[in-house]
Amino acid sequence: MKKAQLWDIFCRVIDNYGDIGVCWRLAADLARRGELVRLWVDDASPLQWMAPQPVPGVQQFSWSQSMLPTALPPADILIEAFGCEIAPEYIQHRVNRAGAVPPVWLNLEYLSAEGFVARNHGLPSPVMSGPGRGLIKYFYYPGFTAASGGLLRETDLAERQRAFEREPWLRQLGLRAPGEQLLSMFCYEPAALGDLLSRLAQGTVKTRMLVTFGRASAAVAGAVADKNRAQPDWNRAGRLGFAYLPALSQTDYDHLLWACDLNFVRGEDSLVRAIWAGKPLVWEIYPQSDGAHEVKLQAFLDQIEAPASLRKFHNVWNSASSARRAALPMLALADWQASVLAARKTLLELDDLTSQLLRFVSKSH
Ligand code: TRH
Repeated sequence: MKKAQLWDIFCRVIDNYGDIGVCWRLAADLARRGELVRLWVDDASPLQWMAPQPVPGVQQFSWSQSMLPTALPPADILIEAFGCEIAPEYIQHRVNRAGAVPPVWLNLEYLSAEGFVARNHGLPSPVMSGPGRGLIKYFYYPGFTAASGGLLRETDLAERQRAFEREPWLRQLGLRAPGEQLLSMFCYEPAALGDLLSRLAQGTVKTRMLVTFGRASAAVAGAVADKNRAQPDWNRAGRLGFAYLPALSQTDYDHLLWACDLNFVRGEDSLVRAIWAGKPLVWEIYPQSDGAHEVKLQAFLDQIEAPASLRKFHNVWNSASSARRAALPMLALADWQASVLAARKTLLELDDLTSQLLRFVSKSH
């Protein structure tokens, strides 16, 4: 049997949950495939709700521990997630370990469908200064094509999805709504949120919006309060209902995406999970001050060959200003789902990120 390799994954939580969400998923996926993982994180608090069950093979450490000389065995592979820069003290300690072979050192990058991913994936970058001088760091880019590092997808995902029973899952959350369409809402503060509420309240089918905790709940509750003030009868027929959810584990967040008829997601990790769910999706991309997110969004829409109605919807959903914003187009769920399912089918033919990463590492040793 192949000996388990030891991985050190470093993660800094900047804001929101994408960074730690991806690092945890990767750590757990590696461990389930027989590897040993130490996850070094500066704020482990989101893991209490995101990953309440420990996974054998994954150990958590605080970032500050990585700055102390440690008696722990040296890792074979170092992953610096999203350019977080491993503490020099750790590197110093690692290179000084007598008899230890140099580690494979990877910088795990953000997910994108842009062309630079294929050009940069796997490139080596010699470390020119600091205690790691002389080592090589490799850039590892997740992505949507065979020329990228792939997407995280656990080996048992399809089986779990097939075995999922929607009604009992909804019932245990107190959500039983026959005849209603279900929509999950994970968002920042989209300017078009109020318009979406009006659109759904005027719809021909009843909708229940399942609102995720935190920023999304605050944004929806705020938009509802604004509408109640400005136009008290906006939802007179009661066609739109709400359920405000607690923080779910990653496993239950997947269940939520599988249970709904339409998923609004944000950040790259929920986007990928929504693709695997195979339901119509709308992505609110994390906005960057230089506008780089707009190019990234269009690249994704190109990647999934989004129909015109889905492109238009995304452009309005992601536009920051309510003054310049066009009206939200109609929801065209059947067309949107067809494009997600086609993209998903193509992506399922590619190797998942963890399988590719294991191969990459074995070639780089
Ligand atoms: O939290 P995010 O908005 O993270 C973002 C992005 O990663 C973005 O790239 C980054 O630059 C920015 O933060 C700072 O969205 P994302 O990536 O979808 O991550 C959310 C994680 O939270 C994902 O792993 C799913 C998980 N989750 C749960 O486990 N339970 C829940 O109830 C919810 C709503 C989410």
